[in-house]
Amino acid sequence: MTSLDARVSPAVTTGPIIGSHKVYLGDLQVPVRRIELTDGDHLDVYDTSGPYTDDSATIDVHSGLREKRADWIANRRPVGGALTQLAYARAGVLTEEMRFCALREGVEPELVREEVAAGRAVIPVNRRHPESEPAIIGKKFLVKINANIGNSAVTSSIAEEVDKLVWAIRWGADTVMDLSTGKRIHETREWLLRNSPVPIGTVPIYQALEKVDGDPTELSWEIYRDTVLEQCEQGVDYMTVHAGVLLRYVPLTAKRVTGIVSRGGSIMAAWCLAHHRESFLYRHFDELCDIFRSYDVTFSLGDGLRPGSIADANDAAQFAELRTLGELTAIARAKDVQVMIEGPGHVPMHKIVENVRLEEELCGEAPFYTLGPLATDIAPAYDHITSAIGAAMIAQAGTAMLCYVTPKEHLGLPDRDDVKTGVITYKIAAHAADLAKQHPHAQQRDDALSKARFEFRWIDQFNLALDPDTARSFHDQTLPAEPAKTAHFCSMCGPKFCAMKITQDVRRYADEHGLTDEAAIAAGMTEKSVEFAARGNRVYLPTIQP
Ligand code: IRN
Ligand code: FE2
Repeated sequence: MTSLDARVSPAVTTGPIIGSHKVYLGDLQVPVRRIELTDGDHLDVYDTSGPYTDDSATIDVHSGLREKRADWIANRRPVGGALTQLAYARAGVLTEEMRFCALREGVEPELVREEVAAGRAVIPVNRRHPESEPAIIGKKFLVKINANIGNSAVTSSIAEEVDKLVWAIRWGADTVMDLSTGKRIHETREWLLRNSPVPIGTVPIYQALEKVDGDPTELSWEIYRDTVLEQCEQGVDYMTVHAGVLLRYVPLTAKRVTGIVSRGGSIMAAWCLAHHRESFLYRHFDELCDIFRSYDVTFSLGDGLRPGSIADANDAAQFAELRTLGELTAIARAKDVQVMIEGPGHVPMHKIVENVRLEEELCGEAPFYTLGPLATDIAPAYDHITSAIGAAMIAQAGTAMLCYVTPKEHLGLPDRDDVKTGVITYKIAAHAADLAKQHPHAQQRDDALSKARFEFRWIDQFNLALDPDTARSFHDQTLPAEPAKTAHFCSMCGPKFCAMKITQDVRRYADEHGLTDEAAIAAGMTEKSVEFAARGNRVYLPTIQP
């Protein structure tokens, strides 16, 4: 391990999320977050937060996390010359990583192996990132979310980025991409990798561009290749490669409303035009596969020509690139290299499903990984919401991983609060899709929370929430007193108009009077109307907070 710079002192959030603690299951020590309920039950939920939320773990960001996978990796022999999860899956070998993912998802290990072997799922695990806890990305599994972090030339330090990583995984980011473009890119990444229990992704062309002082025309295959090797050595698990931006596609973007909005896409387009040559990424793709293969780095084939506005959705440039990504997928797979495909962007709702259909058809069902998409362009400052609408829809249609969008999208670099908002927003989109796809265990948490809500177990309702802290604080803003935590009402409807309390009264009344629910309602209504009339037919209106 490269030593980490002693001058950097990241302060990261540690300690369990309120109402839960960390438990490890089975011989592979699969982490779950156990939420303890006041009725004596508990619920284990998928957990990405690493040892940071484990009270019994000692965290020292200067020495990095324990190398959980070190033995698994060391004891492995190549099959057909390759050490990738794809090679093993195809050879019928169940790796520890596959078993780990299966336990995490609550599915059969064989399903994991089959999906990886078919290229329908990927497990991004660079052999040089032994600190990672494997996760599987594929349409048959829980929908994953990625959080982008990384400094820019303008703001933020290494310490802030490490803190953002820990913060993002605390709230449920399944992978984190380091999109640093400013100073100390190498060191920032080293800190992130050594302290990350989740797969780390990058876009190597960003660092390559720094090496040529920001002039895309000065880029070359050699500079790019060396950058990729440097990042592979550090342990980056997956990399965005915009190899589908071909010279002949660039004119297709000329009449677009928003042209090329992908950073990587615009860099490659500039290079192709300046040299009037085919992209070096495309020409050297074979060599790139050989490098990825030796580390088991997963391709995330970039959508350099994704639409950046509703007007440009599903246009010729976007789909021409997608076709090329399909061609590249076949080349990578032939070399046992894992592949996922990046997708849009900005797409109105009626054009979303077509994106998944075409991606599956053209790219051999490689896992789709989309950036939203934003379902409308008209709400800067709320683009976590505009994009979560598209994200939920595209995930239901089969997208395997969603790249989050924060409220700062199009406006600035996200801070810590934006990271949390983006992650929680995307957990909602991903989970909504898991429910719609009827993932075997997805509904357990909804049921547990609904039951707690109906039974006025407020503490359980908070603790089962994606964001227990905010749920509790909203409740406490109006009813801070301790007895309110078991009260059969909240300040929304007040004590008299709580529908759930009334339903419970109806049920009790039915029990006591030996009636069906309907008969009880009819009987109860008559009583209530008498009471209501006796109070002068006045409706009680709760005070509404502005
Ligand atoms: C995801 C899907 N489409 C794009 N993304 C993410 O956008 C990608 O994974 C990376 O985090 C970022 C790359 O942006 P550019 O370079 O394409 O703008
Ligand atoms: Fe955009």
